[in-house]
Amino acid sequence: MPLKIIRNDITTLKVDAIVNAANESLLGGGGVDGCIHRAAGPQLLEECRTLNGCKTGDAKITGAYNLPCKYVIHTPGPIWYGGSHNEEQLLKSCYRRSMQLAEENGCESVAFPLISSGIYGYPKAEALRVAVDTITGYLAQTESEMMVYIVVFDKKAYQISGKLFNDVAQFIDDNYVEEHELLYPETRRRGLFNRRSEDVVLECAAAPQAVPDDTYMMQMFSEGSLEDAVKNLDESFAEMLLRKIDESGMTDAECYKKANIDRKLFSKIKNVKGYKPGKPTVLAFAIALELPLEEAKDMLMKAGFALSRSNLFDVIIEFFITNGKYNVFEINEVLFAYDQSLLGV
Ligand code: AR6
Repeated sequence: MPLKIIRNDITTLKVDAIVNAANESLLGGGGVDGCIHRAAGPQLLEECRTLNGCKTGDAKITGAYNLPCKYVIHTPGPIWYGGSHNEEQLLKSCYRRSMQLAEENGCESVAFPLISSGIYGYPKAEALRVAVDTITGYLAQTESEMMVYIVVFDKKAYQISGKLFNDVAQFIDDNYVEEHELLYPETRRRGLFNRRSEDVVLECAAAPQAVPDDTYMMQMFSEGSLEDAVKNLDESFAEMLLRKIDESGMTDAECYKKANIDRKLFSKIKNVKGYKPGKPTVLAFAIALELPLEEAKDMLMKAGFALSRSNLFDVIIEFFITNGKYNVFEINEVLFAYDQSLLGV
């Protein structure tokens, strides 16, 4: 059921359904509509002719012909007239109706372009926000385990904007320390690098203590048998995760959905002893559980990871945690804009 933002040409995706940002006639046009009709071949237009058009905010489904997917869901988005002409409600309705149609037709995966954000002029950052909010809202209330992709085609057109992005950029500027600075901090004194603050470098030097240190392990072994040492091992990542879910009052499903993790991966973590999830998965849970920074670091450590100021991904995550912003999908938008791995799957 998770949501993933990807950069691709939607006509190449091997998913069950792709969504077409159409117009009310459903008889083709420019933009993604033109690409889809060209790639599907003339039979798509023939089928579309039988549908008698479609209202803005509604959706209709057809076969996919020469496309690698099974279905095309056509939805005419609203034309942007400045935002006070019900554009947002209509755009939300496009996503909801398309999701419904995909679900009714048994689709397990569906890919959306950013509807209305091209020829119809909806500002891209807002169009993305509406897409993410509406799709995640839909996924949270359905039993279906659909995998949903938002396909962002044109990276140049996807401008980082708005207060959130400015705040993230500022935080990165203040805290991100590139590797070479850590290795050669003295070069900064010679003015070769202009990033700031000695204390950041000191914090970084202290950061990689993710793994229990050797002295601690030596003590454990010298004070008792190996058996005792094994018995005394700390709570594992999976144990901590399940405990935190219980403490949060969420159900397992509420938590993995909020973390953008699918049920299969969650049950692997829960049931396969010693299973090691990746760092974005661990962080997705830490965020879904709204853990403060120290606890998030503790959870990471249990899975063998750490947060470092010399890793851009980590700095972005730290920004969100320290600012108490725990929306995985909002974080993913920012990670996506910075070309970083996304949280969850
Ligand atoms: N794959 C993924 N996304 C794409 C692709 C592609 N191959 N091509 C474009 N996009 P638009 P609209 C992105 O203009 O704003 C048509 O004439 C593009 O960068 O296709 O809803 C229809 O017939 C943009 O972000 O659709 C309507 O008349 C997004 O898809 C009108 O355009 C949507 O841009 C609909 O306008």
